[in-house]
Parts: sequence; structure tokens; C-alpha cells
Amino acid sequence: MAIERTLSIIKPDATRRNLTGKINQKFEDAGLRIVAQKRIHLSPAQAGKFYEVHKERPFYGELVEFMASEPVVVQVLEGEDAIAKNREVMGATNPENADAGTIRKEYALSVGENSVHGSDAAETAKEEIAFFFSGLELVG
Ligand code: ABT
Ligand code: MG
Repeated sequence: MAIERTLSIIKPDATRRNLTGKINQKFEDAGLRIVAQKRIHLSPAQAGKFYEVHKERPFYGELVEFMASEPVVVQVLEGEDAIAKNREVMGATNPENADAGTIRKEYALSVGENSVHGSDAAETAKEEIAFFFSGLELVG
């Protein structure tokens, strides 16, 4: 297993409910190190660009509006097998299908307002980290 980095976003439904600390605790308990983190308020254009891969999906407009509605916390998590491990800690996209103890099971409100985003593969992790962070901001 290799040490990887992955891009995580704590979404507006979670920052609004002051869940940043509780969610970070879950990452750290799973052995993921937060090597970069910042709170930002995305513009609709920035959120639209980040989710460009979903442009043709019926929920794209709603997703972009939601992600730009209130601040998010963007972060880089590092650890062994970080991409898959983070997705395990997050749980299934739809909280109804998420396993007990996962972030989405405990905190997500719906499939849209599902509290966290995590990169899904090595290539997307690289692109998504570069979208939000410069090399100088990554402190291993
Ligand atoms: P993640 O587990 O979040 O990576 O979702 P994944 O990419 O596996 O699943 P899909 B279904 O592609 O969802 C992409 C993002 O779109 C959001 N979404 C999804 C909605 O807002 N409404 C919907 O009806 C659906 C199906 C959830 C995912 N957000 N993120 N991150
Ligand atoms: Mg995804």
C-alpha cells in the first residue's frame, strides 16, 4: 500500500451545522492526516468548474447552487491508501445506503446534501488537489 493524498470537501450542509471538527475527528481516527485545509466560499462559477464532469447530469444545477450557497472546508488528506480509506469513512453517496459509523450515515441530510466530497481515483485526486491548493500550501 502506498502513501496517497486525496481531496476532501466538507460541504455547506455540514459547515452550517458546525460539524467540521466532528468530521475531522473521523478522518484522524481512521489514520488520515490533514496536511492542508482552508475554509472558502465558492462562487457559482468555481463550483460549476469543479463539478464539470457532472455537467450533463440532471442534478448539476442544484449541486452547483448548493456548493456555492455557504462556505465549505477544502482539505488534503494523506495516508496509506488515502483515496479508498477516505471513501470508506465517508460512506455511500446516498446516506440511506451508508454503513453505520460513516460520516454520511451520521450526518448527511440527503443524497445532495451529503456533508462530504472525496476524490474517487488517483488521477482525479491529483487534479482536484491542484484545483484548490498550490504546492506551497501542502505541509506533509
Ligand atoms: P461521491 O460518493 O460523492 O463521490 O459520489 P459519486 O461520484 O460516487 O456519485 P454520483 B451519483 O456520481 O454523485 C456525484 C455528486 O452529485 C451529488 N448528487 C448525486 C446530487 O447532488 N444529487 C443526486 O441526485 C445525485 C445522484 C452527490 C455527489 N456529490 N459529491 N461530491
Ligand atoms: Mg464522485
